[in-house]
Amino acid sequence: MNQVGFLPGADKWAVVVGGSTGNETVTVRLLDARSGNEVWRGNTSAPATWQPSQERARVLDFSAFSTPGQYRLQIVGSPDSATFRIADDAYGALQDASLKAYYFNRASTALLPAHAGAWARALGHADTRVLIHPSAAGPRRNTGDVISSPKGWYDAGDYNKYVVNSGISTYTLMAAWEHFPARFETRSTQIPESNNGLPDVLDEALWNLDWLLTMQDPDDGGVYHKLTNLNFDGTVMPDQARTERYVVQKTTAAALNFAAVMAQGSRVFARFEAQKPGLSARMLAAARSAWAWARANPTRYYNQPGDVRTGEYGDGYVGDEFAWAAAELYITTGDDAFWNAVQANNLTNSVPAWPDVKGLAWTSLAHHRARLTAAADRSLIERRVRELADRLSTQWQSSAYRVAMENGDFVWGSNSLMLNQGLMMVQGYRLSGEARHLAGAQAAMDYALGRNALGMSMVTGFGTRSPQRPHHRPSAADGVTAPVPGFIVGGPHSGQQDLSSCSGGYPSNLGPRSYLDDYCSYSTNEVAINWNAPLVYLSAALQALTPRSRP
Ligand code: G3I
Ligand code: 9MR
Repeated sequence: MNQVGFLPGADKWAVVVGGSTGNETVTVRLLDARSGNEVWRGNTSAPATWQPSQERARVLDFSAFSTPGQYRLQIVGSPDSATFRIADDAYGALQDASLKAYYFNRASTALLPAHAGAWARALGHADTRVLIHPSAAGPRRNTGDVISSPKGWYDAGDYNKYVVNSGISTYTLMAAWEHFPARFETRSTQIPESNNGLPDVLDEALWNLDWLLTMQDPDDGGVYHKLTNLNFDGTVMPDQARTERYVVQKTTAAALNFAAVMAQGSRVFARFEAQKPGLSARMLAAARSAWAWARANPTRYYNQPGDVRTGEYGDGYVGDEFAWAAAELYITTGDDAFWNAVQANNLTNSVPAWPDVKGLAWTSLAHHRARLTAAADRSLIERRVRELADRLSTQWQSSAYRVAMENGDFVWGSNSLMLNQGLMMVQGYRLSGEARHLAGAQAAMDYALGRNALGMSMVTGFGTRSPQRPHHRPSAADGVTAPVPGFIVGGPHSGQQDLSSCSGGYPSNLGPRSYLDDYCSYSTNEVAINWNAPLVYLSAALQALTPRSRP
């Protein structure tokens, strides 16, 4: 059961697992949480097996009930469900907290109690003295030269900063702003910049964009792949992690991620010329020079140097990155040459993830379709968005759990794959108005918040049962019992790559149940900037798009 709740007009589903092995349906009572009075009752479907978890599931659709309040579900012979809300602002706090998580992961700054509360901490990783790694030397910078590269977000539970992964993350935050500005215009997440005339979501994006700008080599336009230690830090607070840091290797993927978000940032910040004079133009120039570098160096794939052992974010195919950067440059500049570059590889659509970004290209093109030049093929753009949303909706509607997730989807970071399925169904809904696409996005949110095979919310600080021991160095080292709030963990995944550090082992080898709420489990219980971004996006989208009441 989604342990947080629903907007009144939303689709509302619950899953009942286990129970009788017969084929009968089950009666479920909806109770007012305070009085215990029954306010509605209904029957589940007959059971069906959900292949990924091997559970027999009966589903209950109680969408028809839409009165605001606090409720729980009851079945004879079972403990009641968690208490959840039906409310107009069901995801307001979640939107704010999932965005605030980025503030909590900022490098190069102290977090003050006024903004960070119990999770205040000292400055770590100033990154004003970063070395050029041998792999990053040239044309003018030499091995061992010092550059300044402050700000940005820590990638995840580790303290390194990776351009590729910060690309999709920053994009998704700015897309949430571009698509649903009213959801951000007046909200405050109590960050240091909250009163500077920019919406907090853009202040947060800018914390990373400012860092990204320092990752471009001014001598050739190339972009370093990452800023990192040679080895992962120990489990200590940022100010205690003081090993030497390096920029490593320029790559095509880094240059294209950089070009894409700088082109997007250029149009987003154009509206804020008064607050940030010159920023929009500077971003566009940076995007163009990174693009030119990538065109001249189209196959510089990341190749981890022997002395570097941190995250790789390696990707041996960058056709999708070329298309995405071209799409953002095309939208921002209106230059038809970029439209031709979008189409260069007969681009299909897919659920976005850090190594596969073609879905971001279609998402941006669809959103801006009214302002594209005549060169653009609008019907192709619509078709690409709709065919993916149709496929995902068919998946959730035919699933025994009523979610789009299938066997192969329980990868490292499965929760973000699921949220990005929701994000792509939102794009389908925005184009077609088909209610099933919005319901599919709601199902993804439900899964993240507890309607899953673990029976727990996957977001720290939200829901009755949520991760307590994420693989997040500050959460583990800060001496505060509660983890830093607002982070979605990676989620169940049968790879168990950390088995040697998780002595107790995993409870199951099945994808949806292979999860440990333990610091040891970086394959299932880490947090990451690319995983949180679709949570921010979906929270805002569901708030903005859910009809106020049921027809
Ligand atoms: O590329 C293959 C693909 O060809 C194959 O079909 C597929 C089948 O599983 O696997 C693909 O490779 C996967 C790769 O991600 C790309 O999706 C690997 O199996 C998988 O292990 C790998 O996981 C990545 C993990 O790092 C290990 O490299 C995660 O996506 C990525 O989110 C995670 O990122 C780490 C950073 O390195 C360091 N910072 C923390 C962050 C989060 O855990
Ligand atoms: O903390 C690291 C995490 O961010 C990565 O996702 C993960 C996989 O690359 O590695 C973690 O670091 C572990 C390292 O790989 C092996 N020794 C234990 C580290 C966790 O404390």
